[in-house]
Amino acid sequence: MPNKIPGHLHPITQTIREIYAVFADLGFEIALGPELEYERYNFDALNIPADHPSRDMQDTFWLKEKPTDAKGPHGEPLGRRLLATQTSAVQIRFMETHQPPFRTLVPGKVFRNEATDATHEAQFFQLEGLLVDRKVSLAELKGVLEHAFKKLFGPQSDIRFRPSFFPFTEPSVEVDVKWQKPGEAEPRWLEVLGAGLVHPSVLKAGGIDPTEWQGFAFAFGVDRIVMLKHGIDDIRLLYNGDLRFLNQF
Ligand code: YSA
Repeated sequence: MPNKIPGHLHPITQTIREIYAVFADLGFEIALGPELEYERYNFDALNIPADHPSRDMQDTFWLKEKPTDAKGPHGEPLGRRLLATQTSAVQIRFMETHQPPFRTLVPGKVFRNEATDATHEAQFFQLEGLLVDRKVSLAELKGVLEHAFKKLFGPQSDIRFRPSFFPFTEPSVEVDVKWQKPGEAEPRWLEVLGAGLVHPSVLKAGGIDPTEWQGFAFAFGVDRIVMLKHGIDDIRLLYNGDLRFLNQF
């Protein structure tokens, strides 16, 4: 029997497009980066030097190869290659090739060498936003994110901002959304996004004068947004290719 069910976009792609529509209205334009990334963009230029404990925040798949002697546009050594652990790597690539002010949105598949469970995969999607302008505040970042979450989850969406730490932002925050996990009596918080004001050292590494320009940046964990939107209780369902699951979207 031929399969009569028409093809459709994967729920992750649908959600990336939905988030993009929210930010397109705010003037953000799409940029892309590679999945195979250099140490400089993924770590060093983001204020995460080699041997710094903050590298442990993201367990990394390194390529087994001799160090490359590849150089950036201004002769900076790009270092070893790895599977990108975060879309934040594209921040520096974008800054190196664009003059501020700008607003960009970067969808990407990222990889971490970690055990999987219901909310963690070793491969997942992020959607990064970066805005650089002359005067940028944490209040503005909060306003933009609140607007986005209202658009995505409706006006009654239950979210909270928590102080956090990323080496490439100061101050840093994380956003949680109230999650009623199917089968559980009480709702719990699910972390869905990291964000902050771009650290001056990061602007400098991207060739932007931090005395003139400021920025905010954020990254949605797209898979978790999909889970919340559709009441999915296990992230691994998004990747096992089961058509009985996928054909519901
Ligand atoms: C922070 C500041 C910025 O200026 C810009 C971006 C960021 C985010 C930072 N680059 C980062 O990757 N933070 S994170 O490790 O906490 O991941 C961001 C989001 O990705 C998390 O909130 C979560 O929703 C999702 N995530 C993280 N590990 C995951 C995962 N989703 C599925 N599986 C995993 N293993």
